[in-house]
Amino acid sequence: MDRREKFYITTPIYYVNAHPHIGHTYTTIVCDAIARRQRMMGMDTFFLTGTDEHGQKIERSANAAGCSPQKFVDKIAAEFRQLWDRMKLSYDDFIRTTEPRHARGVQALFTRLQEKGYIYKGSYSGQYCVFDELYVDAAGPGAPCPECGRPTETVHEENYFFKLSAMEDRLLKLYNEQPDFIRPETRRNEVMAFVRSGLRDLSVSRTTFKWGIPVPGDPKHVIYVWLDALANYITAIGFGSDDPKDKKKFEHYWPADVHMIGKEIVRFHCVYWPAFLLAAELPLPKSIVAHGWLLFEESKMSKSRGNIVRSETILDTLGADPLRYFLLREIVFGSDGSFSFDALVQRFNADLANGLGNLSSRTLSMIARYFEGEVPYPSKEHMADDQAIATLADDTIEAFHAHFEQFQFSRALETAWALVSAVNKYIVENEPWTLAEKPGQDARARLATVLYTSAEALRVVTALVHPVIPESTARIWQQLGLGDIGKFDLRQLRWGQLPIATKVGKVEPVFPRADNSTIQRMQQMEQERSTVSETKPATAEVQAAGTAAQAGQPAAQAATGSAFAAPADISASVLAAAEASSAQPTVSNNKITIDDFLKVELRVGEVKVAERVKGADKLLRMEVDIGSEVRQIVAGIAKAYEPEKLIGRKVVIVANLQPRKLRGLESQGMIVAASLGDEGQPVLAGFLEDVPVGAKLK
Ligand code: ME8
Repeated sequence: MDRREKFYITTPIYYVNAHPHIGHTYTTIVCDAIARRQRMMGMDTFFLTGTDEHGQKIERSANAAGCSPQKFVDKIAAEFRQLWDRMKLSYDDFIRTTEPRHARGVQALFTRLQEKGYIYKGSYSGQYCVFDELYVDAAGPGAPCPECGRPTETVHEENYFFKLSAMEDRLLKLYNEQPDFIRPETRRNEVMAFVRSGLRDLSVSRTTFKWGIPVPGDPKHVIYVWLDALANYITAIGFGSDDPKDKKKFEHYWPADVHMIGKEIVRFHCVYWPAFLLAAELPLPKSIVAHGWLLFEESKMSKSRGNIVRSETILDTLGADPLRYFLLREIVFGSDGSFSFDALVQRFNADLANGLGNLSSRTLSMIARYFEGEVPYPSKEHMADDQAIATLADDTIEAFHAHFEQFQFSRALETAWALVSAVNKYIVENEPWTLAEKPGQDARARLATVLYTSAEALRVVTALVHPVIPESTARIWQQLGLGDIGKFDLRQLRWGQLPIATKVGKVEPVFPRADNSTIQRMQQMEQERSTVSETKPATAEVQAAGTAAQAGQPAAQAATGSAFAAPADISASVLAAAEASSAQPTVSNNKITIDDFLKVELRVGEVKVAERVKGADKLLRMEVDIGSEVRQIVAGIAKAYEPEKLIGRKVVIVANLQPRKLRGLESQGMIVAASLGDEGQPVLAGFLEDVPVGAKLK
């Protein structure tokens, strides 16, 4: 085993009921940048990521998709892994909770908790949110989940319980004694308030579905998916294995130094996880660090809101480094931050193409042109501005490290780019191109100093930001003639180490400028992707059902009442179906309560504008007056209705659906229609009597 100091960092393991999007990429990139920097600082680093594949949500998703859970999870887990590989993320292991090594470890943990007296059998009667896989205590039937707002389901089950209530004092002591256990401070305060308000014992097994890890000795029960999932952090490094090599590995890497998570899963990580570990008498992670959400079009990017951006679109156009840079520079770590293609391209051009790219290409090409490609001797006589750059560079090294250590990536990068700007300004002010034209030794010596100073500053910045933009900095390092940046020891970085007479490599642009056409291309790629899935009737149907279900309507009824209908096409609709099914409210004997129905706001609307959507032969865009406002509604009824004939027609609108995008157009509600025959031909709902616009249906 490595004798160096170790550093162990983890991402959450991602659910496989949705394709990866840049929200998942964000967390994984942050961890990758931290892991790369730790390796450059000489640490024996272990970076873990993976997928969370059990639980009722996944089982339902697989059922909805008409395939076995295993086949279903294999497909999506592979997508995550392929994406991380394509982005060259430097993870050391990718754990899947369906692997035998994980099941073995989870069962070992469960047995240990039993042996220590923290597990007992009881029965749970209450609410459960399948989407968040969360028990919602002290709530009535159909109550919304406090996390996601979806209706909870009533569960009556015999369960194993974990004595969470016994852990209150020990948890509070932990938060008090280790202030860095939960970061940032705001999350720590929330968690402390939650624990102080009292903890109830936690059900840690389920009997009403099968897709999970059986409780040892009682296989009727499967282990609660969060106990299963959280344990990945130890099973991946050997917990539960009898192999001495695994045991050693576990002893070496555990406890984790950082569990990086999004803020919505703080409770599971900061309350349940340490409680399980304390009860099992295992060491606790050193720090749980929660970041904010990536927003797109002003709400949290997530599949269920239909507002995701795929990483692939950015990889296909700009590449991985610009995305990495943008996410770490633009988002103040810990807070929510918005993603937009415009902002991405703007940052790319300003900081990468014009900033670092320009510094690199002009410095290196002038060394090539004026000094036959060899880093020149700086003159002994420094001018004040040369010294200022040297001092700034040393200060930048210190500040960059300090900010990075505190997870202030944006400030760290801001500091590095202040040096880039200062050096670019220094070059402009010293006009090396004019010095090169001037005769005499003095001008030549000055030229050498200016280019040495610029190249050395370039080296410093390149080394510092390598963990953030690894591919492009590796190329700049090569062009500087310094070989493999992966071998550089970042702890040694100081001003003045660039060896004189280093032969620079072939100078090539690293960040070619992007323009408006890049933005358009990215937007088009995302629209095409959403059209592929969303104009396919099967997908549209289940997605409509999904959003309706969120509003309290059963998915099945919402789907048949929607304008979208068609038989399931597994490959296209797998995930949409998954989403819809995981959001189903309580339905016993196919009946819903009046309260469920009343959650759906149905209103009479009048179509004011109707037109075809370019490039989508099934879609119409309408503007519908619903009394209080005019809504834009996009519906798949173009094959059945001529747009002109709809104008002035009274229709029924589901008015309280989450808006969603179809072909880049926001649909602010759904139009109600019968769905006829195998083709699902839509027939709009209407009235024989005249009804006022805005009237409510109930
Ligand atoms: O919660 N902004 O999995 P998950 C920022 N399986 N980060 C985002 C994001 C967004 N819009 N969307 C997703 C689970 N993420 C559980 C975890 S761990 C033992 C089990 C990132 O697929 C962020 O890290 O819902 C968030 O916490 C995680 O993906 C949730 O992934």
